[in-house]
Formats: sequence, C-alpha cells, structure tokens
Amino acid sequence: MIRIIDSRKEDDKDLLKKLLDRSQLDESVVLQRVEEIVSNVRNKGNAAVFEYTKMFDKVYLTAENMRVTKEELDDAYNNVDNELIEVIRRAKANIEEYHVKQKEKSWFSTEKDGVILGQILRPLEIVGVYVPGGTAPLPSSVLMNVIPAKVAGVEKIVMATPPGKDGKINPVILVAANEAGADEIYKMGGAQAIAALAFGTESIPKVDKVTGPGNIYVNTAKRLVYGYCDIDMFAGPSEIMVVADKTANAKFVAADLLSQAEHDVLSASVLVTDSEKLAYEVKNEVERQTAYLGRKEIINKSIDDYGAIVIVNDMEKAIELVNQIAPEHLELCVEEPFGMVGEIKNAGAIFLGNYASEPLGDYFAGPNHVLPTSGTARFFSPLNVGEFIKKTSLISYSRKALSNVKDDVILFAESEGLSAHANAIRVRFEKGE
Ligand code: HSO
Ligand code: ZN
Repeated sequence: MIRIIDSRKEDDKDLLKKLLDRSQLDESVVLQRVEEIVSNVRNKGNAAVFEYTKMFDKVYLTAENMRVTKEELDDAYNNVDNELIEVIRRAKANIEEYHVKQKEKSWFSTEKDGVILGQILRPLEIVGVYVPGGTAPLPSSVLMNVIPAKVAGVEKIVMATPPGKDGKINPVILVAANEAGADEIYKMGGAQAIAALAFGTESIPKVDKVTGPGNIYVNTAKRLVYGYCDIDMFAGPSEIMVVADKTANAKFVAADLLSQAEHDVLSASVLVTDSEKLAYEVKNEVERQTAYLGRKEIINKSIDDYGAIVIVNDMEKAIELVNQIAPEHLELCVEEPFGMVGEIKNAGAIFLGNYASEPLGDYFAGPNHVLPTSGTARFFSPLNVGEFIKKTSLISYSRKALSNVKDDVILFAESEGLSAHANAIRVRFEKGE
C-alpha cells in the first residue's frame, strides 16, 4: 500500500530521511570475487571468458561461436513481428534526430599577433555496450546506448550480452542492436564481459569506453576497469517523482507512478502534491490499477518500500523537495508546467504536462532514457553524444606572440623550480635565433 506523508505535520529531517532512503548497492560483498574475475580475464583472455560463461550461464563458448553470425541475425528477424520491427525503426528515427542536435563542433579562435587556439573533437574509436540478459531484456536500452555512439561517429560498436541456457540471445535484442548500428555482438555477460571489453581478448577488441546497465557484478567490474577505459554512469533502480496540483488527473498520475514501480522491487515512485483530494484519489487509483497489472508482485513490494504520496503546503515546498531528491524522472502535472521548469535544478529528465507520460520517454520521444539515479542528477547528465567524443586542445603561437609573454612564462616556471621549462622558452630568444 502506498503511504501518504503529510509534510505539513512531519519534521523536515524525518521527511527527507524517508524520501532519500533509496537503495544503495553494497559492492564490497562482491568486490573480491569480481577482482578475481577481472584479473583472470585480463591475464587469460578467451579461456577465462569461456570458463566463467560455462560456470554462470551454463553455455560452452568457443572463439567460433561467441560472436553472433549473420545467419543468427537473419534468424532473429524471422522471429520478431514485423510490426515491432517497424516500431523499433520509428523509435530509432526519433532518438537519432534528438541526438544529432547534441553534436558539438571543433572550434578555432585567432587572437592578435598570431595566436591560434582551438579544440578538436573526435569520436572514440571503439565502444562496448553491455546489455543485461535476465527475465525482461530491454531492447529500448539497446537503442539508447548504441544510437548516441553512432551519432558521435564511433567507428566500431561492440555489444556484449549473456546467452540464455540454449546459447541464444533474445531475438528482439538482436534486431534492436542491428537496427541501431551495432557492428559486432558477443555472447558473454557479467563481470567477465566487462573485463573482456576493457582489456580485449584474442577475439574481443579492446574498447575505449563501456556503457550500459547491469547487476552488482557488472557495476563493480565497470568501477574496476575505469581508467583503463572510460565508463558511463552507474544507473540504479528506476525512479519517478510526480509533482501535481489539483488540475492533474489522478488516473494518469497513478499509472505513471506504477510504470516505474514495475521495473524493480527497489524502484522509487513518489507523488508530491498540494492537493489533499488528489493525494487520496491517486492512492485509490494505485490500488485499483495494480490489481490488473502483470508485474503485481514487484509493484507491490516497490510501492510498499519506496512509494510515497507527499502532501505539501504549496508548490514552493514541492520544488524544494524535487531539488533535494534529484529524481531520475520528474513529471510536472500542473497547470503551468513551463512556469515551474526554471525552478528545477536537479532532475534527469523533466516531463511537462498531462500527456508527457514517462514511458513515452522510455521508448519513443527521442531523449535518452539512460539517466542519473539515486540523487546523482545533482552532477550527472543523461547519456549523450558528448560522452562518446573526446577533445584535444590546440595551441599555435608566432615568435612575436611568444615574445610578448615570455617573461611571464619564465617567471612562472622558475617559481616552480623547473628550470628546463624556463629554458625551453628562453633558448628561443637567444642571440642568433
Ligand atoms: N525507465 C527505464 C528505462 C526503460 N523503461 C526501458 C522501459 N524500458 C530507465 O529508468
Ligand atoms: Zn521504464
């Protein structure tokens, strides 16, 4: 049952404690095990990947069968409804169009006396995208990871996903990967897959960055390989916060809260409203709708543990709570959502009005659904094209330009006791040069 918290009667500290109590994964319990897996894959390559795949996935991999073949891809297309393939293509078009707008350009600036400065942007060469297996694989996440890399201009996108017991990969995952533009797909999962991507093996190319969600083993492995390659953020269980006033539709609000609750027993779904009437209507709707939804057990647990309806005195208080909680998804179901958006400092994605339902963003609107969770929207951004691009600085000075500043540079270098640095500038102005 979803709790109703009346912030007008609660101590602020208690209220925040309740709402901020989001799940934190304790990586320390698996750290040793994952360290061992990562170092074995790093040292033994394929052999270690095969051994762990046999152990965890009960599948016998070889250098020949670990990569998805053209025939397997064709087979996948034969096993997916044409209508779904068309939907994937339309979603892809929207996601691509949105991400193209994120592209930044290299720049150069010419200053006086022959100074040219600039910044060159280049895509990463090889990127690895991890796609978890499990009971509900998410082809939409394949699109959301692969498309920004593709738009950035990454030359080779390598995907890794664990095989089922039959040695196969879910056909919709394969279709989505192929439609999005993944170049190579490997049947491997878990920490061993992350290590294989980060360090390379006889069969797997070493990548510059690993992205994609995963369980605690995958996340711990990503943390361990960071620095050898880049990684994306750590996406935790989904969250939704709805800010609604009396103009909101209780049925819509409840449905959207439940949409994220069905992801995981650890998902958080919170409504904040200044309307007591709406609060009770949403509570009833949550119960009514849950009864006919498929993933009832997950929903009930998630709503019991991390769901809440908070009644506030006014919208100012609602906005204060949003900024403190920094939700992954924020819906503004209020009369003037655009009037409120400027006040929001921390949120992964903001959905405005009664018809921008969260699942629209999960699948179709275009913005990325890989978003910062657990309050990390304070400092992380949604997955974007820029994450697949690196920058190189450019400096060009004429003799005249260097002569203008040489004394400053020499003095600075000498103050650090670095006489070779000072010398590099000085020799250029010695007699005869
Ligand atoms: N809401 C999830 C993404 C997703 N939902 C994929 C459905 N499929 C991210 O928080
Ligand atoms: Zn979702």
